Amino acid sequence: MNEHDLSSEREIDLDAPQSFVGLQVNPSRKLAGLVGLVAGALAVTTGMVVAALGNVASPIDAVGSSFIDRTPRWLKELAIDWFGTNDKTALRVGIVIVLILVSLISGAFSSNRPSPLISAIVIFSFLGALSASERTGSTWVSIAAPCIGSIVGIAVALILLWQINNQWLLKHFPSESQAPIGWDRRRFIRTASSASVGAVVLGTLAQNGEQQRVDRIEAQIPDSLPTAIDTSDTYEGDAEPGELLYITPNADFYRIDTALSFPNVNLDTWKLRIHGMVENDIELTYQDILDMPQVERTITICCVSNDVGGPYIGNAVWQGVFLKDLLERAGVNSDAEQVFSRSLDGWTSGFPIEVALDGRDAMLAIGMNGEALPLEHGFPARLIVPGVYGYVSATKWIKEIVINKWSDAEGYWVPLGWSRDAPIKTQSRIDVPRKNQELQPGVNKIAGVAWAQHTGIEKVEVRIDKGDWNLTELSDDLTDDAWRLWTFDWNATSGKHTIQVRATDKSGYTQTETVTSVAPDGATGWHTRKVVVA
Ligand SMILES: Nc1nc2c(c(=O)[nH]1)N[C@H]1C(S)=C(S)[C@@H](COP(=O)(O)O)O[C@H]1N2
Ligand SMILES: [Mo]
Repeated sequence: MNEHDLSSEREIDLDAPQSFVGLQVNPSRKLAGLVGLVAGALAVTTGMVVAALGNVASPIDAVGSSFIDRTPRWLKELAIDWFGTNDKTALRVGIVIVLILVSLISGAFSSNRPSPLISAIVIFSFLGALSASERTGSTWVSIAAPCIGSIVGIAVALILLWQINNQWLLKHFPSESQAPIGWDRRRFIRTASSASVGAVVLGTLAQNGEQQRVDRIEAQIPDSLPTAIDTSDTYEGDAEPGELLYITPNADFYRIDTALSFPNVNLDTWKLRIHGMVENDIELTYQDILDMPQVERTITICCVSNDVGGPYIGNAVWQGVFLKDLLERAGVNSDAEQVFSRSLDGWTSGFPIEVALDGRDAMLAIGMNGEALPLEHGFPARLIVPGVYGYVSATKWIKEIVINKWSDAEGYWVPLGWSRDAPIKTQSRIDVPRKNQELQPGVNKIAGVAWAQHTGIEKVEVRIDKGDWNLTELSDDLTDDAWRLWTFDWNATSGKHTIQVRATDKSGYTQTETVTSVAPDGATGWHTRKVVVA
């Protein structure tokens, strides 16, 4: 943009007294846009610092969470498709981009009167406060944070706008002594840069505050758990080709949840409450759970958003207590229908009561692969239910279990278009050869995993270039609740090939070739991988 363009953007308020117009250097919209940006940044970072001081989620995360709460099925699918487990970062970046655009544009329209920018700040802080007010775990600070942010933002906006153009002030408050007419470039730059530095400092402080909050939660995670007295068989297979692992290490375990920031966990006050259609309400402290005889089970959990061949599945050794033992203590009414549970951050899930009582190893887990449950995976405690998808069962950061009827409550994702009943679909995946792995002619190992939790895997077959199906070799049949590894020796010839896999579970069902998307209750189809042999 050259000088000429700039001058054409200048607006002269014809209502204003001529003498002012004469003296005034009319501000460009660009300058006012910059004011919007600085004021907006200060408003947001002030809100973040207040939230951090109050030990609550930042206004941005509150807005983000409220957005997630309204995510329709197609949008969730799209987000996971595009961003995978980076969907949280993508959402935050999206919010920041919107804020930047709104600040810039409303600022640009405020060169002659401050109302567009001020309205934008008021509207967005109101959105922040509204979002905070609907979030579980919010306190009055959550609502005050965006409000205080907006006051600071508006103050800075007025000062800066006045510095670039005091005409509107003079118009509304005419006074001969009104200090300098037109704009003082140096003074503006000084104020604007101090405000920008302020925003950066506040943003950093807020970030540190959030990190300290997470550190304080994690400091409560015990270094070790009591030894389990009832353990499952451990896998003793050889190292598999392509470093395929039977147990997924905690650090590599997929993480899927709606929590933009971890809920506050305070072990001193945390209790798991079991109530609803039961004889006795139960309240368990973390110590109460530690004091119960510990069991360990190897269970594979899977996300409904896992596409055919996708990564949102993991197998871990979970430690804790059986859910059926807890429910037995509580005494479930015979007409109960649903095991509904709620997390510290208000997320909910529900699955049929039969699933909890049919003898399967549904657990209240406090440990994962020999460690106390990591915060990302639900510290202090979560549910792990073999045979149903995570979204209807695997509540992390759990705070209560309510035994009720289907008509009493719906789990989080159900009103958003996902099925109420969500048994795991029998599936298999090719892991080796890895994507883009170079293959030589001759015998190559093909390998992967297959799962049908609580039904069990009977056989896994592969075929090359749509030829005959070949039986693969399976890892030991340790439990029906976890995946099995499969391997196949493939005598490969040079050229391009297509590998396909399908599993048959112990009910006799063989995976359908029909491809369906993950919504509303899990994907179907055969995993297919194209490879090139040198
Ligand atoms: N509190 C809470 N628990 C939750 C969720 C959530 O959003 N919030 N997501 C569920 C879903 S959809 C899945 S697939 C599993 C994933 O567990 P993981 O992150 O430990 O792998 O957690 C479940 N538990
Ligand atoms: Mo999920």
